[in-house]
Amino acid sequence: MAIERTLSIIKPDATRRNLTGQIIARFEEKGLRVVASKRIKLSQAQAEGFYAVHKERSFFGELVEYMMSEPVVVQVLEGENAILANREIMGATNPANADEGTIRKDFAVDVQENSVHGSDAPETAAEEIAYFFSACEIVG
Ligand code: DAT
Ligand code: MG
Repeated sequence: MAIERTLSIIKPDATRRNLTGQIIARFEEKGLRVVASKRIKLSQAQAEGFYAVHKERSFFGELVEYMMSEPVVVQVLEGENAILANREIMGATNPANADEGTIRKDFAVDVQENSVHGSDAPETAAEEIAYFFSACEIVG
């Protein structure tokens, strides 16, 4: 198995409800290590750029507004198969479909306010990590 890095975002619904620590604990309990972390408030340009792949979707405008609404915590998680491992810890995009014990099942408000982001593949993980962090900010 390969050691990978993935980009995580603790989203505005979760920072607003003071769930940051509980969410990070889920990553650490499952063997993922936080190797970079910062709390930031996304600009419109940052939010639009991050979710550019979804720009034709009907929910894009609302998604961008939501991501700018409160601070987020962006992190790089490192561990064995970190990309898939994090997706499993997160659960399905829509919390109504998420498995028991996942972050989204336990904390998400709805399909938009779903508490966390995680990269979905090695290529997107590399792009998303570089979107928020320079190499010297990541300490493994
Ligand atoms: P994921 O975050 O699980 O990778 P995605 O990449 O398909 O899901 O979508 C990105 C985000 O867009 C998702 O976390 C919340 C929002 N979103 C997706 N589908 C939506 C929908 N049907 N209605 C509202 N927001 C949606
Ligand atoms: Mg996605």
